[in-house]
Amino acid sequence: MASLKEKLASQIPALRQDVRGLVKEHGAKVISEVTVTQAFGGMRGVKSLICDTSLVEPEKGLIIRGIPIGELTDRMPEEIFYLLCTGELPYKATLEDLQKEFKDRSTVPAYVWDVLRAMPADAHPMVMLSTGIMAMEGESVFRKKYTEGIKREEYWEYILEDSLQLIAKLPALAAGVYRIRFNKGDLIPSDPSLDWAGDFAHMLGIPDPTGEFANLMRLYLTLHCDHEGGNVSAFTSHVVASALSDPYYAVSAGLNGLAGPLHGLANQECLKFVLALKDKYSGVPDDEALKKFTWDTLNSGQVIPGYGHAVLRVTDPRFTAFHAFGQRVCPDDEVFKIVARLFAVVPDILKEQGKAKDPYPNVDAGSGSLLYHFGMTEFPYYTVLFGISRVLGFCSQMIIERALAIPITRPKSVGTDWVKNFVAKK
Ligand code: HAX
Repeated sequence: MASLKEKLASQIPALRQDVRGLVKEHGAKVISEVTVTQAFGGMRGVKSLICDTSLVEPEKGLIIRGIPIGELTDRMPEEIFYLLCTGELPYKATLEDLQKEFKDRSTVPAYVWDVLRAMPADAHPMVMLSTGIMAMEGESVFRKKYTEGIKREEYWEYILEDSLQLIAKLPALAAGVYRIRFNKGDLIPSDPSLDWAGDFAHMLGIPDPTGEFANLMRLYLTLHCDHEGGNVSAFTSHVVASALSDPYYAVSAGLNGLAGPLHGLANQECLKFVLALKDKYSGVPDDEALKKFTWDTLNSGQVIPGYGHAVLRVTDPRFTAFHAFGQRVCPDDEVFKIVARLFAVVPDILKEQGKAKDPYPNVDAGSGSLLYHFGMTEFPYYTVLFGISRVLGFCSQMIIERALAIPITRPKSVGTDWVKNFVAKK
């Protein structure tokens, strides 16, 4: 059975030929135009990036290599990484081989713990995760090989090696961030018999007599893996990697983008919103109270966290998957019930308000309530979970981009005066 590296090595020549052929034959064809609104509006909808790992369809949600995310909810994150990289789900033996590759590389260097323990007691867990990754930059095989001098065709091999190293260390690193930042006691050693997400759940140290918390981690780390190329974190990671900064730099940069409240931090904001409701009404409010609270939030100029999306125009299938998990595992949990009731009332309110193009819940609307149910109540940590998963996407995109020798990103910018003159001439 071919390893991930052997599989990629067998696919890459044809992929390169495909792309070279496309560019040679159709290089001058126009695939997108840019309006003034788009130039001033975060480039929404401008097709100017290539991403082969996944696609977000406004009416369908995330599709990974042709498979809707809703059909992948029983898969493990390791399988998803293989799928993102190769377009195929791994056979059992290939999966085991990949899991072994991760196990062999999973030890976090001791100096990382010194760095994390030296950080301010109130450092945000995302800062600690990002710093932990940056601290390991000296381990980069890509940087070492690049400095020694390698051919462009070989770049992807060392990007893959760095990616395997980094992904392998994430469970221990992120669990360590949790235990250090929230004073949970000693670090818990890895259990080599467990899968990537199961071992992560184990190292967090959250009591899990039913095994459902580990299942939630598997689901969580699968659902957040990738969201095509233009979202803030993937795009940032892509831009940094295009300068041939190694994966440690590029992944850390992507995570820094994920840490923003309009992106990955929204899951922390969502739970705050739900808990504020629970506090105010001492339990699950009725629909009238929920509507009032939602309107009051909107009228005070704030967004409803967990609702809306830059691309999606339907209920996010990742929200649906979390919702189904909650209904199965904790239907009577008060926090989960509030999330479920909000789902019933918020879309209509956002439609009535008429601003948000997408009035439906996104992935962040429900995940926090499930974590809270299992006793992970430290919501500043939630974006770290998102981040661990999203690294699978950053890395798979990077491996393919280096294999295709995608050059440094450098779009053209123009000034406001340039736009004024341009439209005046038209
Ligand atoms: N509540 C209130 N107003 C909202 C809204 C919401 N949930 N979503 C969008 N709007 C408003 C926007 O603020 C904007 O208002 P202005 O015209 O006054 O500026 C208007 O509706 C149009 O925005 P849009 O085009 O529909 O949305 P954008 O593409 O600009 O932004 C966001 C997409 C996700 C950032 C936005 O919907 C939002 O702020 N949602 C709440 C935060 C959130 O849940 N973020 C997580 C998104 C998922 C993700 O990426 N996770 O990482």
